[in-house]
Amino acid sequence: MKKIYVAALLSLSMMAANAQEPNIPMGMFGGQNVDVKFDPYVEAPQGFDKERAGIERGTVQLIEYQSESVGTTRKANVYLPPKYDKKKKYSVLYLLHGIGGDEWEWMNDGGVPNIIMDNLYADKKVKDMIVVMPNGRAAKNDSRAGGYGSAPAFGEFDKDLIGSLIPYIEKNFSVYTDKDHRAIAGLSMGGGQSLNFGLGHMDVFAYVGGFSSAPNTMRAAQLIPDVEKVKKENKLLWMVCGGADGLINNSAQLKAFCDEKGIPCTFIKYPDEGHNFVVWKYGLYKFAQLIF
Ligand code: FER
Repeated sequence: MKKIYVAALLSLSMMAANAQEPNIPMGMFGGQNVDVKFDPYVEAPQGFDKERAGIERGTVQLIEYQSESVGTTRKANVYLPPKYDKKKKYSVLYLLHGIGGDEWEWMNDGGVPNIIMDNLYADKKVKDMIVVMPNGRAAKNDSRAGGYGSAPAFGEFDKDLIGSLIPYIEKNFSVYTDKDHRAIAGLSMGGGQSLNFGLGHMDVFAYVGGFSSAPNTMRAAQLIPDVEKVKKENKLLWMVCGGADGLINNSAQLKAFCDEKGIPCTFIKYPDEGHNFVVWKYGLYKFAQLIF
C-alpha cells in the first residue's frame, strides 16, 4: 500500500517542486544520488521493541485541544512514563506520523512507542520525558483518508503545533517550557515536518530527528540559511533511513550540506531496509536516548 503511495506521490511532488521553486520540497532529488558519509549503524538490542514482563509501564491517553489555526478541536496521544509524577518536571518529545497516518499511527501501525519507551525507562537509558503524538495534518478534515492530497496541510502544522498544542501540553502536564527540553522527530512525512519545523523554529526545539524523511523536506540551504545559528542553537540533528528506501536522498542532501559546513549531524543508513517501522522503531529507540 505504502509503496504505491510513494510511487504515485513521487511524481506528484516533483511537479509540485517545479511549480513552487524556490519553495523547496525535495521531490526533484528523489532519483538523484547524493554521496554522503554515513554514521555507523549500531543494532538495537534484541527485544527493545517487545513487551517485557515485570517492568513498570507508562500510560497513553488521548487528549483534545482547541486549535486556533485550524479552528477545530484536534486530538493527540500522550505517552506518560511509568510513575509519572506531577511533582516532577518532564521534557517533551513531539513524535510525528507519516502521510497515511494520524495521531494513532505510531501506536496502532507497528511503532509500539509505549513499549520502546517503557523498556528504555526500565533500563534507565532515557531522561524523564513524555511523548506527544499529534495529528500532523492541520486541516478541518484531518482523517487519514486525506492521503497525499492533504500534503499542504502537513506544511501548515507548525502553526497549530506551536500556537495551540504546545501551550495545551504545557498547561495540562508537568513539563518544562523551554527549547532545551523540547524535541521533535517523526517518520516519513513527519520526518520532513520535523526537519522543517525543528530547524525552522530553533527557538522552540533544540533536538530534531528525521526518520526516512519524505520529499516535503526542504532543501538544506533553505533549511539552514544561517550556519552559525544552527551550530549555536541546535543541540541534536539526527537522521536515519533504510538503505533500500527510495527516499534516502531527502536526508542525504542535508547530511552532505552539514558535513560541508561543519554542522554536527548524524545520518545512519539502516542496512537493506525499506520504508517501514523497522527503521522508525530503531529511530525512536536511538533518538530518545540522545535527547535532553
Ligand atoms: C512523496 C513520497 C512519500 C511525498 C511524501 C511521501 C509529499 C510520504 C510518505 C509517508 O509519509 O509515508 O513524494 O511527497
